[in-house]
Order: sequence, then C-alpha cells, then structure tokens
Amino acid sequence: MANYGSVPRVDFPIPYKIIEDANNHLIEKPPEEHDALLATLPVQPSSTPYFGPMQPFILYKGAWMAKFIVRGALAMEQCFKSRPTDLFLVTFPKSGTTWLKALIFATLTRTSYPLDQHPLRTHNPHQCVPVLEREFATGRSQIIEAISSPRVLSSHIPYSFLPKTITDSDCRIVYVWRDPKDVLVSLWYFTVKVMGGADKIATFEQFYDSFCQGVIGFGSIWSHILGYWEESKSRPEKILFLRYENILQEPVKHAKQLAHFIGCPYSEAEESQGVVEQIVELCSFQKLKNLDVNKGGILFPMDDLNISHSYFFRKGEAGNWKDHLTHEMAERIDAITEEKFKESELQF
Ligand code: PAP
Repeated sequence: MANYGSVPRVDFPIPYKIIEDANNHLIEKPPEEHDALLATLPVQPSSTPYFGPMQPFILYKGAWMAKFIVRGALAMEQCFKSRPTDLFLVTFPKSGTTWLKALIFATLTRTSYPLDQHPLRTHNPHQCVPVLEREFATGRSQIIEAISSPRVLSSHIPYSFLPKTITDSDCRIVYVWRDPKDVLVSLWYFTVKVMGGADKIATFEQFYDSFCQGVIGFGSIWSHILGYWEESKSRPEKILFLRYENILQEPVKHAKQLAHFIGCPYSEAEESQGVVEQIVELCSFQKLKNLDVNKGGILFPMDDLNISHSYFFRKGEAGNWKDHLTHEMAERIDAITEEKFKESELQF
C-alpha cells in the first residue's frame, strides 16, 4: 500500500476510502469566501413548491441551482487544478451517472484487479468516483488533490459553470444524457426516497412543472444537454457525448468506444477473451443492484443526508416514464425537447 503524507493509499485510489482512512483529517469547513456573492444572487420565491433541503434555489448564470452547487462551482473556479490525465464524467442527475461511473472505473482498473475481486463488488460506484462540486462545496477539496493520476471525477454542473482549468486543458469529458421524461421520473423517485415519503414534499404534478421550467436545482436539463452537445460538436476529442438509451441497446459497442476515448482501448487479446463483455456484465444494472454493498449502506455518512446506496438502482430501463406520465405530460416535455433542440442538429 502506497503512502500519501499521513493518508494511507490503496494502489488504485478509491476516493471515499481515502476519506474514511483519513479519519476526517482532510475535511475543512465549507468555503466562505463567496458568501457575499452568493448573497446577491436572486432567490426562488418562498411560494415555490418544496422538494427538499437543497431549496431555496438561486439564479446563477441563468440557471436555478442549489446553493451548495454554486458554492462548489465557485470554489472549483478558484482552486481546482486539472491534470491532463483527468477524466470527467458529467451528467444531469439521473441520466446514467452511477452506471457510467462503474463502466469508466472498471475499464480503467481492469488490469489493477482480477474482475472477480474488483472493488466495484464491494464499493458503490459513487464511492469510487467523487463529485467535484460536492467536495469543493463541503470543504473536502483536498481529497480531490490526494487522488493519484489518472483521476476519474464527476460533476453535474452546466458547461458554462466549468472552470477554465477543465475547459481549456487536455483533460477529457464523458457526457451522458437521457430522455428527459425518464430523468424526471427517476429524479422524483429518488427525491421521495431521500425525503422519506411523497407526503413530505410537493406533489408529483408540481415537481413535473418545476422540471419543465428548469427549477429543480441543477438548471434546465435542456440547456445542460445542449451546453455539452455544442462543445462536443466542435471538440469531439475533448467531449464524448453519449446517450443512456443507446448504451442500453448496445453496451459492448459503447464500452469499447468509451475505452478508446479514455485512452485504454481493449486489445485484440482482451476482446477475444471476452473482457469487454465481462466489464459490461460487472457494471450491468442487475449485477450492481444485487450486490450486497448496493442493497444498503449510506453513501455520504458525513453529510447527514441518509442517501442509501440502493437509491441509485430502481428500474434501469428506457421508457419507464410511460407508467407515470399522462399522455399530455409526455407531449409537453417532448414539445419542449423538440423546440430546444431544433437549432442544434441533436436528434431526440
Ligand atoms: P445520479 O445522477 O444521482 O448519480 P443516476 O445514476 O444518473 O443518479 O441515476 C439513477 C438511474 O440510473 C436510475 O434510473 P431509474 O430511476 O429510471 O431506474 C437507476 O435505476 C439507473 N441505473 C443505475 N445503475 C444502472 C446500470 N448499471 N445500468 C442502467 N441503469 C442504471
């Protein structure tokens, strides 16, 4: 086991293991230097439906965001230093983050561990790939520094929030998007679980309305997707733009594409030995959902949020919205998608 200062290290970093091992040594208090700026930003009216402690949202760069995300983005702008080998997974929440964290992490570490003893069998994918803005917002940015290269980091922030150290450097971004209707339904069920019941928050219809208006804590899903899409068109070597439903349909093809993009393509020998299929299987919904580690356990015990590992595994399919949205609700979202995407060449 390598040693990083006083922090014990595993050979390939599992970031949240670093936190546990560090025994909170790397935890500072949340940054305060942007409090004055944050206090000047427009705040969502108190009459807005309530969906959880991330509210009230604030308006930053045209997006209604949870305050801690803006705090994290500002701290990243100020302090984060990317490395050329960094790899970022960016998603609008509930677009396939957990799955792609697993796929990227398993792909990169496939020679570090025998697949039958891979850390994904004993760690939730979110323990393997930290969320940048979360760590910066909560004073744990040193954990990001402590990870050895190549780092895999994730984010939910819009492209316009990314610091220049990410946008103007050689590091690469994998962006995944998903049918907004399935994102909405997935986000609703997740919110209900985190809040301890649908009776604790506003109604599904209100949640739906807020989602359509982009007032859900991460800005508008359509602007989020388009921000990364436009950039990926001009810099495909920088941003790999993937769609959840396409990966579901052809996981092996996308796993190969992903491996190539992140700089560790499968060799002919690996392909003939079926390694790609084994990675896809290890990261599949059924496999991950049924692992003991993902049936329980709290993801961020230090945050008092009580997010169980199991909350990230619900249906894992395309089109589950059909069981939850009326025809009119679905049509309204599709009309927004069509309208927003019409100038962009992005096919829905
Ligand atoms: P996050 O952005 O908060 O991390 P994220 O992982 O994107 O969440 O979303 C969870 C969704 O991905 C769930 O979708 P559902 O509610 O429609 O079912 C979850 O089931 C799905 N999911 C998790 N793991 C996988 C996987 N291995 N393959 C396919 N879908 C998955």
